[in-house]
Formats: sequence, structure tokens, C-alpha cells
Amino acid sequence: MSKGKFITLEGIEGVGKTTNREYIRELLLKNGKPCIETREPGGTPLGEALREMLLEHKHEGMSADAELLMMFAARAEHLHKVIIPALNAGTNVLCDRFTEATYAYQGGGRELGMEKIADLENWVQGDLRPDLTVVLDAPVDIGRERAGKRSAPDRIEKEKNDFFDKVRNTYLEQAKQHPERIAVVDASVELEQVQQQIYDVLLNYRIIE
Ligand code: Z5A
Repeated sequence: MSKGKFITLEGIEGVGKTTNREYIRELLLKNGKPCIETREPGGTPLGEALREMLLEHKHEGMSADAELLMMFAARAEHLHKVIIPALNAGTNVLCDRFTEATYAYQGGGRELGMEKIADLENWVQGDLRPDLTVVLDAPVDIGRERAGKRSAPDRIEKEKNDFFDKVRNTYLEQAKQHPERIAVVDASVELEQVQQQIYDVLLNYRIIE
């Protein structure tokens, strides 16, 4: 049996990951390729508990190293319990954020650098990388304005714009380094135009026919 495809969605807050996850799920379904949907941090009971600890204001001032390790602890559980079994069973996995978020937020935003993250990535994931990562890209003020309309900011969302500029730039830099598996979509435009770009990306990366 052939393995399922692993597709991840990335970008700063409010760029439309949740909105477009639904669109990708429908496209996959129309192509006869149903998927499971999941998210990070989260996706398992332990991962969701870690997510709560990571995002609630109670842990204001958490050290950047603790934040990084908790992201990977949640990821290890998610990989072992959900992602790897699904891919091995031939099921596609559509995941809202994955390791590119760690490069962007902890590597870029928190300035921990890329090396520690690459070491953890190799340890926790072995050679598993997403088949396709769609980075939804928009200027920080557009993303924040869209997200702000929806809910109060959590511990990470409370960071200042220069933090999110570093996050955004790291996503773009990572996409330049790995064009074979990371595609950037301009998410600043009307939803219909964003979805046209996503459709083209899924075709180009042979996720759909
Ligand atoms: N994090 C980390 O630091 N390190 C890691 O390794 C991982 C995560 C995995 C949780 O993220 C936090 O964890 C996140 C990074 C950190 N913190 N931050 N920032 P999350 O994914 O759960 O939450 P989020 O980033 O805050 O996502 P979000 O706010 O839910 O945004 P979104 O899903 O990208 O956007 P949306 O809900 O689909 O859209 C927002 C609104 O805009 C909504 O009203 C839409 O209708 C509207 N929208 C969407 N597209 C458009 C267009 N094109 N035009 C106009 N309006 C639009």
C-alpha cells in the first residue's frame, strides 16, 4: 500500500490557515483522497494539554528553551500516536502547523537559531518531512487585524509586531531553502484568489490531479 501524503499549513496568525484547511480537505475529497485533519501544538490528549500550557497567560515569561522543548514533546506524541500510523495506513494527513512553525516562531521569533531545531527535528522525526507545506503569507498587520476580530490574543499572540516580522521572514527564508516541499501563497488578497493559488500549488506538487 502506498503511503498517505503529509500536508501542512503555516503562516502567522490570522492568515487563513483554518479557513483554507477546510478548502484543501474538500479538494482532497473531490480527488478521492480523504484525509484526517489535525493541528499543532495538539492533536492528542497530551498534545492538547501541552498546547493549553503553552498558550495560556499563566505561564507568561516561560523560557524560550522550555517553549521549544514542549513544542517537540507535543510533536513526538502526535507523530507516534496519530501522524505516522495514518500515513502508514495510506491515509492523507492535513495538519495546521508543524515543524516549520518551530523554525519560524522559536528559531526566528525567539531567536533560538536553526541548529537546535534541526537537531530536534532529526531526533524526533527521523527523515519524515511533510510532502507539502503551504505557507500562507501576508503582512503582519493584515494577519493581526483578521485574527483580532475573532478572539482575544493568547500568550504568543500577545508578542509585538517585530516578533511576527521575524516569524514571517523565517517562513519565507525556509521556503527559499526548500522549494521542493514548501510553497508560498499570497494570503493578503481576496479569499477566492488565495484559494486559486492553493489549487495551483496542490496541482504543481502532485497532491491532486
Ligand atoms: N506555535 C509555535 O510557536 N511553535 C510551533 O512549533 C507551533 C505553534 C506548532 C497556536 O497556533 C500558536 O502556537 C501560534 C504559533 C505557536 N501562535 N501564534 N501566533 P494556532 O495555529 O492555533 O493559532 P493562530 O496562528 O493564532 O491561527 P489563527 O489565529 O487561528 O489564524 P488562522 O487559522 O491562520 O486564520 P483563520 O481563522 O482561518 O482566519 C482569520 C480570520 O480572517 C477569519 O475571520 C477568516 O474568515 C478571515 N480570512 C481568512 N482569509 C481571508 C482573506 N483572504 N481575506 C479576508 N479575510 C480572510
